[in-house]
Amino acid sequence: MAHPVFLNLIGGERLSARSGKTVLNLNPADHDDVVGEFPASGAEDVALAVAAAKKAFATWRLVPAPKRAEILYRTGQLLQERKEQYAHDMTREMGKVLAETRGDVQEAIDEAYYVAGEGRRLFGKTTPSELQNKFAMSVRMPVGVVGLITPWNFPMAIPSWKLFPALVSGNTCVIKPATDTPLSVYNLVQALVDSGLPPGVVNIVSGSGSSAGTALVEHPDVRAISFTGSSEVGSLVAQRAAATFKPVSLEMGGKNAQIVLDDANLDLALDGALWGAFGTTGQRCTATSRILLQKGIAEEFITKFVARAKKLKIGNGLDESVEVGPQVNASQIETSEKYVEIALGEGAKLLAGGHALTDGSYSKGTFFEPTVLGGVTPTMRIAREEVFGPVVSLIEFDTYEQGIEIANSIDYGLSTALYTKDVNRAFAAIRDLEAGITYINAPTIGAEVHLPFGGVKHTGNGHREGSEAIDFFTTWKAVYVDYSDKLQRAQIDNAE
Ligand code: UN1
Repeated sequence: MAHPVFLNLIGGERLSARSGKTVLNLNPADHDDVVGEFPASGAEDVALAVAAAKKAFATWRLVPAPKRAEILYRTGQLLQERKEQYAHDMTREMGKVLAETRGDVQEAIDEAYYVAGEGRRLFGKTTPSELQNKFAMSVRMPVGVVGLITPWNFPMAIPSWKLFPALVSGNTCVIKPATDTPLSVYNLVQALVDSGLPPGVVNIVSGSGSSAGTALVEHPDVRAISFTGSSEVGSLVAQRAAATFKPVSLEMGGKNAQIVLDDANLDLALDGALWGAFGTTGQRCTATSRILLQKGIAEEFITKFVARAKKLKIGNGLDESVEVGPQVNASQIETSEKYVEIALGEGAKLLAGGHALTDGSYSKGTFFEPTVLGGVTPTMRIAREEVFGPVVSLIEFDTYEQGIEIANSIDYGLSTALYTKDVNRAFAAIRDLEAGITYINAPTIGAEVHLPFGGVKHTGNGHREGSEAIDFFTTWKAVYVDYSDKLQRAQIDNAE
């Protein structure tokens, strides 16, 4: 069957890449299933999109924020109506199971309704002036044209975290979706367009990070960049953006720990660890990649965890009985394989999985077994570096203090979880875990849209999405209105 061909969206028009080049988007569970053909854009296409966004900014910034927000509200409604179709498309292009792609679309719906409310807030501050008959306030202004570079693991939710706050704030956008999952961004933007978003306010340029992404980061008319992806690429984005002093919001890697104390509800901790490590096939920046076990429960936990990991059903995410879908592409499989090899070389023990699945129905996709590594020590590479696959390390410790120390002993700091019934330890851990997110008696994955999202150390560069995204997509203007009808000199005329 002929596959659909998608074009860039620039100034309301559908355009192919100027070079004419395209890339195929394949289902990672079945490479015979071609999801679509997308433009392989370059600098010329980015330049057109930025020019269209710049033109649209002149009028979009003047649309009252509550009106901008109404478009987002309608978008939420349309996403709700189209949820099943968009989830299905997403499973085909990204691989994660339908229950999870429905969750991904739901996260975009939640974000639409949450940010729509922001249209009637966007609060600034008023403050007294030091002079008589003078009024002082601060107001939020849009930044201008913003560039958004989004990942493949949350193909609709993460684009919505960036697009919606950028739009309600009055910015216009050029978005470059991940090469593996452009369709979900097309679907999201289609819902915006069908809700009345004017042409040029959001422009899509599909293509690789090295061509389209770099051009967007370097374009002088792009005023800010919001990026989610690996720490390696994030560092390049920040360095390139520095040349034109662009603010950059980076959301990057994790090496998230779930700590299980001796007094924990063990079944609950097992459920959490299984979901945190193997949900989304381990391909979340919040995924549990280290399970830190206090000695008293370690043996029992490991036996039960390994047995359950081995039983997980792996397959095509469109099959509702499947629990773990494929990895997104062959290069991710190579990374998982490489890290299993590194771990075994360092002395870790393979307790479950460890291999790509290539036989029978798996032969057409990129599947990797849920993998459990035991006997891991905190200094091994497998305990410190992000894998972004279904590979989890088990590390044992004696005291609560050691558990916290191991959790903190890495370069990343996104999500952490502690399982305990001791409320004192829970609050101490909330204080002491070096991470942007801490869960008590819940897994490391599952952040909600109306709380700050982001991390410390190499996970981010200090910005937060979710509840704080507006801070990145607006710039402050200080306003003074002097109604004294005379020259009043600050710091001089009011001095004793
Ligand atoms: C990510 O993996 O980049 O908290 C985002 C979670 C999801 C978002 C993950 N709501 O696991």
